[in-house]
Amino acid sequence: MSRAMIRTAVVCTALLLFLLGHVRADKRPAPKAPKAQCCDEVRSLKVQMANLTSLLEDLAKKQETDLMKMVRQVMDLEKQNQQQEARVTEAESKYSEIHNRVEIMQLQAAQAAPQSTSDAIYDCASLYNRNYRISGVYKLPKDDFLGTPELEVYCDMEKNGGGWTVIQRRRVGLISFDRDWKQYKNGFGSISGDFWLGNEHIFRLTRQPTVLRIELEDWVGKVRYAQYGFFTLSNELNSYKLFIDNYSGDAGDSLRYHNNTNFSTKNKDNDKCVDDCASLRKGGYWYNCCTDSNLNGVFYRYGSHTKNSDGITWYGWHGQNYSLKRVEMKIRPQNFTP
Ligand SMILES: *[C@@H]1O[C@H](CO)[C@@H](O)[C@H](O)[C@H]1NC(C)=O
Ligand SMILES: *[C@@H]1O[C@H](CO)[C@@H](O)[C@H](O)[C@H]1NC(C)=O
Ligand SMILES: *[C@@H]1O[C@H](CO)[C@@H](O)[C@H](O)[C@H]1NC(C)=O
Ligand SMILES: *[C@@H]1O[C@H](CO)[C@@H](O)[C@H](O)[C@H]1NC(C)=O
Ligand SMILES: *[C@@H]1O[C@H](CO)[C@@H](O)[C@H](O)[C@H]1NC(C)=O
Ligand SMILES: [Ca+2]
Repeated sequence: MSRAMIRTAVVCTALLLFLLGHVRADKRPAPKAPKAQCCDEVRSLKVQMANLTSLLEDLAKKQETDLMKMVRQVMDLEKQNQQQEARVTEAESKYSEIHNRVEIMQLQAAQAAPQSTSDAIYDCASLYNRNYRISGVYKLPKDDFLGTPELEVYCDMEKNGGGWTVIQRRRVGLISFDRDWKQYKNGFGSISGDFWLGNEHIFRLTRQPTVLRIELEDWVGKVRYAQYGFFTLSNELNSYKLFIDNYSGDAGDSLRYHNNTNFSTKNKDNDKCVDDCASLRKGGYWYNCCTDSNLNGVFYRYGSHTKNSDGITWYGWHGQNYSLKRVEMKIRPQNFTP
């Protein structure tokens, strides 16, 4: 649009200068030309000007319709893109289902051949058992046998007996958790800061019986926890549905309400609610409806931490509108012995 306008302006200015120059040039060498001749010339120039102006208007109109055509084409392309992306997502989830079946078969095969599993490094607990006792970032090796990629994890090797693989953390508050399905699937954020490890990784890590421990801190420095003796996710085809059992702790059982629900993100409303909780609460989570807990909500700093219902909430401790200062979710195999 602006380019067409500039071009029009330039052409217009050039024409005006040309015409003005024409009038002056005619006038100067013959200053005593008869008045009638002069006026005729001016009149004819005026007509020409009018003609040129209408020409320019036509040109502008044509350019405008060209632009409209282009906009329409771009919109069509975008639509095609979206359709393609939907197809890719569908193909991906089909692929991951097939992949899962193969993996489960491989896992069963691996369990039948104990020498290959006892050596394997699955998680932070395996590292702990190999005498890694310092908390920090570790790389879980790629496993050709299971077809799992190399994965960077944060291992808590010191607190609550160690051997914990951290799957989520909120502490700094700079990274947005208002992300889409793909980002929640693959993980996002910074492994030593705030992050979501990724539903696909959490799903893999919880195929062996797993314990989940949620640690919470409020804005006066008090700390509480909720532990689930059993925690697992189903695969992507089943929307990473949550299963928890055997609560213990002092923070309250505020995940129970979301037991047996699919994961939802702002672009996939899988909740059991008329509302779209992931959009309303600004984070992906296993929403039943939008209450009780959301550990992936907005990080509100001190002062605004009690005024919003879309914060990092755990109803059982501070109610619906209190946004916590720090959260950590970590997992460990049930059979782990420190
Ligand atoms: C405008 O100019 C074109 C080409 O010089 C001419 O054919 C046409 O008759 C003119 N129209 C008017 C209204 O002067
Ligand atoms: C919950 O704990 C009970 C008692 O220890 C145990 O029998 C049960 O298997 C546990 N549930 C799960 C799903 O692990
Ligand atoms: C949960 O996900 C599964 C498969 O992705 C789907 O069949 C089911 O309808 C979903 N449940 C809800 C409540 O959205
Ligand atoms: C979650 O649902 C399962 C059934 O799918 C049930 O066995 C389990 O006890 C439930 N957990 C809690 C904490 O209610
Ligand atoms: C929580 O905040 C919402 C607005 O975000 C408000 O409507 C509601 O009354 C508040 N609830 C409590 C218990 O303070
Ligand atoms: Ca809904």
